[in-house]
Amino acid sequence: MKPSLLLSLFALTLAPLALPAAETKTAEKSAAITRHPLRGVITSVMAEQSAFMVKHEDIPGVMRAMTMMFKVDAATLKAFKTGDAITGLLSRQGRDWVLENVKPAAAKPAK
Ligand SMILES: [Cu+2]
Repeated sequence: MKPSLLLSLFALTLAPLALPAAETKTAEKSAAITRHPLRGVITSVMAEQSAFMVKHEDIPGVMRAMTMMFKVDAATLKAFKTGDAITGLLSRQGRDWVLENVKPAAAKPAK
């Protein structure tokens, strides 16, 4: 897919967030959320916290490579295990770092 088309799709996806209703807490919260693509490996599945410990690569403009905890939804929690390479979208939501749209990633070619 061409980058320009991808950008358009991205803008369309985000458009509903920009609609009025910004008076409610929820809308305010979602409008403030920015998501960034992440690639990493799950180093630990933390079922009690509904979270993964992920060793992630550098995320330009957001944070350097590190191992940290991300909240995930119940379905995601069940679908992955320690050692899985993943991609996802990270965001800061309140006090939590959240990982969404988690998918298996192809292993990185050895250097
Ligand atoms: Cu981090």
